[in-house]
Amino acid sequence: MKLYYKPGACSLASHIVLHELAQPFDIEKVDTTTKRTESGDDYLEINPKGYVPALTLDSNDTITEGPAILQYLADSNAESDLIPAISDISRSKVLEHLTYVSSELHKAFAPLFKADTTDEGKQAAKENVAKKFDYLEGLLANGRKYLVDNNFSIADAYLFVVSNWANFVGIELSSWKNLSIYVARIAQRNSTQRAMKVEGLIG
Ligand SMILES: N[C@@H](CCC(=O)N[C@@H](CS)C(=O)NCC(=O)O)C(=O)O
Repeated sequence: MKLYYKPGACSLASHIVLHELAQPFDIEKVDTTTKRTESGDDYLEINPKGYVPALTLDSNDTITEGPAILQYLADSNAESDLIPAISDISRSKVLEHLTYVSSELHKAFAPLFKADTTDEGKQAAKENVAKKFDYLEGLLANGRKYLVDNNFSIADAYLFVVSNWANFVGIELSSWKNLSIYVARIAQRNSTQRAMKVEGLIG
């Protein structure tokens, strides 16, 4: 299987999870501006939506949308314990957090990465991100190491990636103590270190 990614983008969550699995995989960088892959393929033929991530399986099927890719990887590698079984309430909690990161936190960051966002728009986006961070700070206040059952899940991989964007858009993550400790913890996982190294984000 092959993951299409952009360094540091939300595709990093899928990349981290791939490194959690005992499965061979390839990756290919995408220029989301020109819509070309590193080897020169037309990315729109792989994912007509034009954004990363996309995961092409050995069967040639392609899955898009980060949360769907994360669930596929976790479910098809159940021994990796990255998502609880169907009908386990903990699975619903993992999906609850995954959805929050996708539809609330990720979305809140979006204006901060757009070239045409005004200064006022950026300020409003930062305030919106801060509200989401406040919620997460409260959630982590009970000292939990991971979002659900003190067990690393696909929701942690995604929350790590999106929270870490704070460091690139002028939001002081250390203002949220519990969240910054949580982000630092996940940054230290082997899978995270390996994925970030391959993407050229750390030395
Ligand atoms: N709904 C999509 C959003 C993916 C997304 O926002 N991808 C961004 C990087 S984090 C991207 O590729 N942006 C470039 C573009 O849209 O041209 C998902 O969850 O996978």
